[in-house]
Formats: sequence, C-alpha cells, structure tokens
Amino acid sequence: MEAIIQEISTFLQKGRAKNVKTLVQQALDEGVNPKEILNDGLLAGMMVVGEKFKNNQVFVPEVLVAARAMSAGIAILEPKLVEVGNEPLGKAVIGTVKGDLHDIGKNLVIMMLKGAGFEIHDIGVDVEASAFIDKAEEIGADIIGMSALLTTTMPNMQEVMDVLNERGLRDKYIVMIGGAPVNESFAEQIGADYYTPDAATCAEVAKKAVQERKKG
Ligand code: B1M
Repeated sequence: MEAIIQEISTFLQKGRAKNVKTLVQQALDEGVNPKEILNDGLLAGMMVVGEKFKNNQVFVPEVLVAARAMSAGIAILEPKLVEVGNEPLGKAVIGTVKGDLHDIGKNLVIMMLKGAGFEIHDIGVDVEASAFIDKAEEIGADIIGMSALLTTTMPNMQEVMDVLNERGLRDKYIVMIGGAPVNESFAEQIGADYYTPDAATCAEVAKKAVQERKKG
C-alpha cells in the first residue's frame, strides 16, 4: 500500500482533521485512486478506531475527533467520487433512525446516491419514524432510506415500517436499510425491500429498483 494512504489512516486515528485534509488532497494530486483513499485510508483508519473503542482502548472523545477527521477527508474526496448526471433519476429521503447519532455511513450513502443521479433529502440523525414518512409524502419520494449503527436502534426501523403500514402507504415507497448491525434477514423480518451492505451497492440497487418500478 502507498505510504500516503497509511499516513491518512494514521492521522485519522489520531483525529488530526487538518493533516487528513492535506494528505487526501496531496494523494489526489499524486493521482491515487479516490476509492483507494476512501477504503484503504479513511475507512481502514476508522475500523482501527472502532476496534480500539470496543476494547476500551479509546473513548468517545477520541472517536468523535476521528469521525470529524473522517468527514473532513470525505469532503475533499466527494467531487471525485460523485459525478452527478443531469436528469434526476428519482427522489430519496435518507436519515439515521431515532436514538442513533451516527451519520458518517449515511452521508456516504447520500454521496453515492447523488452520484447515481438521485435528488436527496437528508433528514439527519435521531429521526422519528413519522418524520421519514412525512418528508417522503411532502416531496413525493421514490425511496425511504434508513441507517442504524446500534443494535439498540435497529428496532426503530421496524417502527417506520409499522407507521407506513398504519397509514396505508407501505407499497408507495421503496424502503432500503443499512448500517453495520443490519443484515438481509433483518430486512426480511421487518418487511423492508432492500438491505445493502455499503454505499456503492446501495446506489446501484436504488437505481435498478427505481428504474424497474418506473417501467411498471
Ligand atoms: Co459509535 N458505536 N457509539 N460513535 N461508533 C459503534 C457503531 C460501535 C460498533 C463501536 C464498538 O463498540 N465497536 C458501537 C455499537 C455497538 C452495537 O450496538 N452493536 C458504538 C457505540 C456503543 C456507541 C455509543 C453508545 C458509545 C457511548 O456513548 N458509550 C454512542 C451512541 C450514540 C448514539 O448514536 N446515540 C456512540 C457514539 C459515537 C460517536 C458520536 C463518538 C461517533 C459517531 C460520529 C458520527 O457519526 N458523526 C461514533 C463512531 C464514529 C463509531 C464507529 C467507531 C465508526 C462508525 C463509522 O462511522 N464507520 C463504530 C465502530 C464501527 O463501525 N466499526 C461505532 C464508518 C462508516 C462509513 O461505516 O456507518 O457502517 P458505517 O456505514 C457503512 C455501511 O454500514 C453502509 O454504508 C456505509 C459505507 O459504505 N450503510 C448503509 C450505512 N447506512 C446505510 C444505509 C443504507 C445502505 C447502507 O441504506 C439506506
């Protein structure tokens, strides 16, 4: 692996946002593939932080500064990773479910969906079940996308499905879910249409799903 990628990962782990920003820009200038910078630099660094967090070797403040460094790096990469088309392919409402403040994965998903040509309405983190549906109704969305990073907040995805069913709106939307603790069988269990494991797959699947639905 290139030394600069390793350095990006190391500075991210230390929460040094300025260094991460500078190095990401430098790597791009040197012609390093943006996906490599994202996967082997930023995401790999965050995985190390996650492991240390799990083992009580670092704590919330350290994780928070690492997350800020990650976001700073992603902001530099965004224009390279996203090539937005002209025609909006569809509209999507995306948020992190109630009780959950993790937004890095959600923001990556948003970035990739924008790149695939979707108009995105980001409703943020810690979102009430009804807010997903109210926003989808307001803007005429095709997709409702939910992210959850905590095992304790996964059930709040079920709540969104329940409210959709109660309001008789279940079939109106393509429902997509994701996040580290979520999987295919959980999606089946709650009656969501798609689980996808990462942002790129989410964008691919979203594109296909909307195109199929528009064909009838
Ligand atoms: Co949190 N945290 N955290 N944390 N945190 C985890 C998730 C944890 C696994 C760490 C650990 O123990 N190893 C653990 C959860 C354990 C569990 O429930 N199983 C945990 C915990 C316990 C907590 C707190 C409870 C800690 C505490 O306060 N004691 C607390 C909860 C706060 C809350 O939400 N109410 C907390 C707080 C935080 C910070 C605020 C400090 C910070 C978040 C900052 C932020 O997001 N702005 C944070 C972070 C950074 C993490 C880790 C280290 C990294 C998460 C991350 O950003 N990963 C995380 C450990 C880990 O995941 N290894 C951890 C990078 C990101 C790109 O990946 O979000 O998985 P991810 O997104 C992926 C895919 O999942 C997918 O695409 C993305 C990439 O392509 N994806 C989707 C995501 N959403 C999708 C939606 C889709 C499709 C795909 O369709 C719509």
